[in-house]
Amino acid sequence: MALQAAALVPSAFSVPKEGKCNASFKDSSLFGVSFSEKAEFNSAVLRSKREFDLRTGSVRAQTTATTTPEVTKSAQERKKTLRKGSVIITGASSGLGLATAKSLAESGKWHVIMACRDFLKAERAAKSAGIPKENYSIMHLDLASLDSVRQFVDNFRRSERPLDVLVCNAAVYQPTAKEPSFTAEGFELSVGTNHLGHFLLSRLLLEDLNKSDYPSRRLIIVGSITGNANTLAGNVPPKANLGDLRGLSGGLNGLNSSAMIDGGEFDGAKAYKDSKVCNMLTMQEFHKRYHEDTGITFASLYPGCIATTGLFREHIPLFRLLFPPFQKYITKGYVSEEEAGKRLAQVVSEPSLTKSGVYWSWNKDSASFENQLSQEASDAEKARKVWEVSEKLVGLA
Ligand code: NDP
Ligand code: PMR
Repeated sequence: MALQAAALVPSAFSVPKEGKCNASFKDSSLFGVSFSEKAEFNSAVLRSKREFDLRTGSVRAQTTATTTPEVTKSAQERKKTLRKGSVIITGASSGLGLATAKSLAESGKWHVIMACRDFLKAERAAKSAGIPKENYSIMHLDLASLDSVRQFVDNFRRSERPLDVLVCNAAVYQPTAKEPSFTAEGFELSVGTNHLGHFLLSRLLLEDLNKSDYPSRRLIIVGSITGNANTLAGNVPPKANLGDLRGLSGGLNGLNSSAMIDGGEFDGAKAYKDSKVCNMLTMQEFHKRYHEDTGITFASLYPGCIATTGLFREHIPLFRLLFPPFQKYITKGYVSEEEAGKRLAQVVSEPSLTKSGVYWSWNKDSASFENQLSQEASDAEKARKVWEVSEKLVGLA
């Protein structure tokens, strides 16, 4: 199996096929290697008329088998490319989401709907990033509340903008939390926000994407290397592992079920990585269920290690100080927010990146390539189960 790390990891590290790692990680530890506890790191390291069945969520393609004359076809295509694309980006108030919004808005070809939980923060961020004001709008979305997700979808529909691309980008990471915290519906916060909130949002907005007449419609869910155990980074403890989904099936409420997907003890870093595995599995299940009938592109990506973003806001100060140079000079996996934003913008708009069911990464020359997901993150049966359990949890089944 091709290892992600082969392209992204510096020559200083050699990655064994089965990354073997045994290190303890407490909140007092740095880079997964604890100072206070013994750590052993054993890894040198058809598009015509379509009907959408809302109840089952299935799309029925009603395509008449007629061939459109070439001339008419290209005239239609030309017409389609005239208008600006309309893209929703969740969590566009900082980091990757903001940089992507800026890159797309500055191209003049996109109107970006910044879907953010803190309206004022998003407005300030957009202004200070210099995003042209005619090319963005802000709409309230709190992914940690399913009511808010539904309200956002209603508000968006009322705006009467088309939806051409949806980017599920927002995330929370709680590496130092000793106890779980919960979403409005009582799901553990990281999986509740990063996965379940996005799951409901994307399921509801699929209908809107399907109505769009834009030449290339896409649903992008941001993944990560740290959820992929076929990489060095994915082998830094605690490793992602969804187990048999017993915690997820129990509702992740920490009361009558575990707050962790696999039913284990709460671990904030693992919960984040598990949520990223769910993101990557969800993208594949969308592809399997809807790509052929709708023509929508479903994709995920690892944009590189953007070590300076707000994602690490809850980490200990020493980590925040040393993580960027560690990634820059040691792993060489570092990318700036600007570069990462350009990468995600490519997945939104590049005509060459229309392939569906793909997990994109970039090599050291910043060229995109189709990467391989770990065994768990590409497990079709698990993808189906995560989908089915998630639709029950968010009230779609
Ligand atoms: P940031 O913390 O900078 O951005 C996360 C965004 O998510 C913020 O805008 C935040 O809003 C928003 N958000 C958090 N909770 C909610 C919520 N309940 N409702 C709505 N929005 C919410 O982190 P990054 O830019 O680094 O992360 C963006 C994506 O990139 C994530 O999916 C992450 O997993 C992924 N990623 C990041 C990597 C990195 O190295 N940084 C590497 C690989 C993937 P607010 O501003 O209000 O806090
Ligand atoms: Mg990791 C090539 C090696 C590589 C890469 C690309 C990353 C990316 N990391 C690598 C290696 C290592 N990291 C090694 C060898 C260690 C142990 C010393 C290490 C540790 C480490 C920690 C403690 N790395 C981390 C953390 C975090 O808290 C970050 C995390 O897991 O957030 C969930 C993180 C990350 N390393 C990355 C990336 C991209 C992250 C962060 C973000 C993410 O997946 O979203």
